Amino acid sequence: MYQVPREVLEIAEDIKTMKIRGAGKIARSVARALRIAAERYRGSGEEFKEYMEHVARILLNTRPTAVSLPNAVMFVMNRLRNSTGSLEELRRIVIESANEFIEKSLEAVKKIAEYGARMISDGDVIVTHCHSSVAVSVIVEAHRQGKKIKVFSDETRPKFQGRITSTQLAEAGVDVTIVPDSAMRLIVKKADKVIVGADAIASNGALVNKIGTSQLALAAHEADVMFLVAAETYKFSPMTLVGELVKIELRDPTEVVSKEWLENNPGIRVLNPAFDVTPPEYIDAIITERGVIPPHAAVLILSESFGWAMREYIMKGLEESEE
Ligand code: RUB
Repeated sequence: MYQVPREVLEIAEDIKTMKIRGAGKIARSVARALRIAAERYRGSGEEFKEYMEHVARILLNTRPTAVSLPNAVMFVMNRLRNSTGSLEELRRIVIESANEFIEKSLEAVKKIAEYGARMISDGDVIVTHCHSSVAVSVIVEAHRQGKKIKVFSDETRPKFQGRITSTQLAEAGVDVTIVPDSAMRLIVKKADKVIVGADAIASNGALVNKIGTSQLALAAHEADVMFLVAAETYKFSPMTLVGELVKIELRDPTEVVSKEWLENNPGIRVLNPAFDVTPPEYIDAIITERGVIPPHAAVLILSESFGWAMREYIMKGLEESEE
């Protein structure tokens, strides 16, 4: 079997255990891992592509929901799959593609912060959920522009990502209050806007994000509060164009209750879904680096970004059916 660099395996493990978390960071870390794998490869030219496929599989098997992960792998690996040349040429293609993905991703976050901040008004009360680095960037940018805003961040049990959000906002000087998840319906009634991030956007504009997002969207809908999603276009899921559903990750029960509690209560099962789906009807707009779109325009982003992949997928299917 192939010798995979320790650092690459560590990145995969850190994604699994959520030391590296959040869809954007996961995608950039995966691109970095592919780059490291290519840089450190010491085998033959003939085996390089197969070795890289092996590394890609390791990375793909870490967390199932954030579509940014397979999209980052596809961005790098597709260029490699479609290239021929010496080992050094192929290695360079992987390194350059990975760097390009990381650069584009960081640029996208900056653009979204700029577009999103325009949608925030002076005096706004904003609610957010979990920790989305993009949603935080939008809020921080609006604050930097001198808009006086107040933010409510929920705890986001069981992993408490809301604490990361609150810490980052407080460090940036934003007025932030942390509240229990169960207080959100009460809190959202006092808000002007809700802003959350995305792990995946389906072709019909549905949002897959941290568990509890759909409940918050429902409460915002009821209270007539604007519900915004901040998402780079590499979080849009091409496979939903052909009807595939985004897989919802089920995590370990011990994130919810202790191992000891579980052992003492053998008759009780614990379910720990990490994400949920918010229907497009509850979303007012998705802020992307290409502009602000209504959720139903997600299919246009997908056909622009991944039309080529769909063509390849369909052609492959046709070829196979002819065989
Ligand atoms: C994180 C989460 C975030 C999105 C977007 O879930 O749901 O809202 O990933 O994050 P987890 P970002 O903590 O389980 O990874 O905007 O940083 O890409």
